[in-house]
Amino acid sequence: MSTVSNNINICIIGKPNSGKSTLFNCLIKKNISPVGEEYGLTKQLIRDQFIYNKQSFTIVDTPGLRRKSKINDIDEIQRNREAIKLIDEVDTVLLLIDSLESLTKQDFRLADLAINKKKIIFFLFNKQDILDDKNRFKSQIYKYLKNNYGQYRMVNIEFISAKRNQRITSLLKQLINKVKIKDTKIKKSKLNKFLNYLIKQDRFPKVKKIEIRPKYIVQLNEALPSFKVFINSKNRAPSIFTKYFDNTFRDYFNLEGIPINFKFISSKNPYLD
Ligand SMILES: Nc1nc2c(ncn2[C@@H]2O[C@H](COP(=O)(O)OP(=O)(O)OP(=O)(O)O)[C@@H](O)[C@H]2O)c(=O)[nH]1
Ligand SMILES: [Mg+2]
Repeated sequence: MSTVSNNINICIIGKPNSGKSTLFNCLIKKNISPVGEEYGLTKQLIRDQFIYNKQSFTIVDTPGLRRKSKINDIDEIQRNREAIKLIDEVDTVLLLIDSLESLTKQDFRLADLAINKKKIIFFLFNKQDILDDKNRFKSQIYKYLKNNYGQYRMVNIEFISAKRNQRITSLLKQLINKVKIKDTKIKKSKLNKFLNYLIKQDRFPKVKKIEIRPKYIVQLNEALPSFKVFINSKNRAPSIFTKYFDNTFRDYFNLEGIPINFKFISSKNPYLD
């Protein structure tokens, strides 16, 4: 028997009643976490493990997270803190969304938290089984996120039904794949090819009529894909440049939904070489 590779840690977060415990039970194939119509059913973190395709997972179900302004129960505040702290411990965050409800600021706040902590995040639109027109729903969601969510390229999106066990294996395959991609190293020659590609594109953002360009890129030996990007400016890399760079890099290397750590390094003397 081949050995089980490194364990993948995941947590399920999201608003009350979105189906977190249903998904948890579905993944572990046991009915451990109580499920029901009632909002705020899960009151504590529930952990378990499962194996899919020789890959072991640790998974944590969490109490539904509501906006702070809606909470006046001290226990709920404490539970919220615990769930959010949990994000530090995992590799991947599954953000569960009830497809019958609209995305709210709370969802984006949770997603931003995970992204800032450099975690792989999945937006899981759950309860697909009760939608009349799934394709229409999907295209609306893609369009909405593209237009309204600046971090769009950092997230993975899936449409599932936890209750009917629909697209759950496809989710797990994607998840394993993303964790794998996160661990791969990009060859120096490929990084140089990318620089040449940018030069050919000739769409470098300008600050005060001066084009900001990357001069070279090095990948660092860190757990997360981390790169030092040296730029031709003695000032801090402007966000117009960092966004442009991040987007084109992701597109070029197919790294959508993968956390990447770019360290932009300014030149002491940008006019040299
Ligand atoms: N139709 C449908 N119903 C679902 C699905 N997933 C969950 N539900 C239902 O949604 C309700 C809430 O499910 P839970 O799994 O308890 O939700 P939760 O997010 O854990 O809720 P809290 O613990 O209160 O935060 C239950 O009535 C589930 O049966 C789904 O994929 N399809
Ligand atoms: Mg629950």
